[in-house]
Amino acid sequence: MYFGKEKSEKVSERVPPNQVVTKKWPVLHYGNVPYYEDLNKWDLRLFGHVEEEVRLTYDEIMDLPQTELKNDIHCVTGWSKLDNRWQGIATQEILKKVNVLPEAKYVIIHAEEGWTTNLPMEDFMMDTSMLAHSHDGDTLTPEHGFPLRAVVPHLYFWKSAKWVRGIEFLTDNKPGFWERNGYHMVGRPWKEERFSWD
Ligand SMILES: Nc1nc2c(c(=O)[nH]1)N[C@H]1C(S)=C(S)[C@@H](COP(=O)(O)O)O[C@H]1N2
Ligand SMILES: [Mo]
Repeated sequence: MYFGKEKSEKVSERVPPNQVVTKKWPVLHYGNVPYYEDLNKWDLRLFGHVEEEVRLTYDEIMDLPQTELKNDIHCVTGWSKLDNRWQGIATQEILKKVNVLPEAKYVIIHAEEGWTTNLPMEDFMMDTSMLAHSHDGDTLTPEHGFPLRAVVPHLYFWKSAKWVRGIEFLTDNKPGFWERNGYHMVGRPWKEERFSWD
């Protein structure tokens, strides 16, 4: 007899290999948490292989079409957190604000303090990828990425940069912070792409 939900909704089938589900939401990053006093000084720079560089203010970002996405997140250190609801802007909406040249195939997300992460353009552009300002209906706390963080749930969560300040478009792949330290250039949890030698 089968008492569970639909087979595809069984928790065990939502958790990639060698991950453990956590109910709490850990805070994990390298470096310092930025605290913003004045969001008028904040902007998001879209640059690199583009026709013309663009800077979006916080208000311009918040005026873009809003979306809510539900997903599971998987940190490479082994925890997964299921059923997150994020509110924010689809990366596809952000991309409408800039003319990216067709040769651009990779993205580097730039965060505060020079922290970076790289990913293929097609992963950044997926319709499940977003820039979030809220989680489960609450504005992100400084620790979790206020005012804006990337959420790219189909890749290990280190690609989901907190405190995003820029998106750089590249023709050639270039490693970000953890990637320079041996982490994977793509990082798909279901393939366990943790390190560059995996
Ligand atoms: N700017 C920045 N973003 C970052 C990191 C970081 O060190 N700096 N760490 C990443 C890692 S390894 C993880 S698991 C998630 C953790 O997000 P959380 O603290 O909201 O759980 O943020 C990612 N984004
Ligand atoms: Mo992580």
